[in-house]
Amino acid sequence: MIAREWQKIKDYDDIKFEYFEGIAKITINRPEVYNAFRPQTNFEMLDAMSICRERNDIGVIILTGAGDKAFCSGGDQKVKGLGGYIDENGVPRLNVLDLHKAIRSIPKPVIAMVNGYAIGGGHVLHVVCDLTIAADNARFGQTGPKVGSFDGGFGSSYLARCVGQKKVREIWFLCRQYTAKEAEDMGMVNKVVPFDRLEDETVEWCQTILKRSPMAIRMIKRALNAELDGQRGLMEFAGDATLMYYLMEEAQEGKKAFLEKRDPDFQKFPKFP
Ligand code: S0N
Repeated sequence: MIAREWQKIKDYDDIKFEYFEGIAKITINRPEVYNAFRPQTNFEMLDAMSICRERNDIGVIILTGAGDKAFCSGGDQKVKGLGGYIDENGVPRLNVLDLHKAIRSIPKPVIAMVNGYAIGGGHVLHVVCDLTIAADNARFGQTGPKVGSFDGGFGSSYLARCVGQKKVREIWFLCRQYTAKEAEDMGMVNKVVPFDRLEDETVEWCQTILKRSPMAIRMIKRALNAELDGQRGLMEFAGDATLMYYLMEEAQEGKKAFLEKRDPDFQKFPKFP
């Protein structure tokens, strides 16, 4: 693996958050529980995602887990209580769902770099990401009906779009584990590489994406989401159409005319066929 000088962006307890040449890397750093998440982990990832969204020098985000055993093993069963995962104030939370929304919503590609187990809520996490690159030691699967949980959100509907209705029912009903190759064949993993190539391959994908038009990438992510995300997806797609309109002289004319207390002259703008 190429040695890269990842620079720390911000200190957290449960995650590492680093930067390298246009790429942000968020690493769930709880290897003692196979990178299971607790409410604090999700709050920290949400904060990091919000920084990724704001920073103009970040074009693509990698999500991964510390060590070679697990990407993420889902909700931390040790803090699971009535109504969700119990935070430090005793409040039950299901805040990984906010993270799912943030991954869908951020107008930049998010790549799951899967090292080891992507299980339960950890499996949903990679599914929600835009792309998945997996090491050959990766194992994929849902456990919900075995451990008393389920995700009827993106972990079901979007997974079904990736692997088909029959396969998604098998994955959820039987709670089996699948190899990286099986996951690739099913269409829920983009590429499988040897473990020691995982970061190099992922960074190469990021570098290729960074050469592409950020607005085109943004619009295509929005369009692909909109098809599944209903009114919320359309709202985000439409929001970016508005952003593009605001960048046009035609939109500027309306604002200028208002400020100059005159009628706008829209006739000079082309009416495309
Ligand atoms: C990953 C597995 C298969 C690995 O097995 P292996 O190799 O035998 O290792 P273990 O000895 O089992 O594990 C090593 C150490 O890690 C701890 N650990 C592993 N997973 C967890 C976990 N999820 N929580 C807490 N600890 C974990 C082990 O305990 C062990 O430590 P020690 O030695 O100290 O005991 C295997 O570990 C496994 O099957 N893990 C559990 C996977 C699982 O069932 N995860 C939870 C599934 N459910 C969810 O994720 C909830 C979904 C969800 O989040 C959600 C869905 C919809 C809406 C909202 C939500 C929400 O909750 O927010």
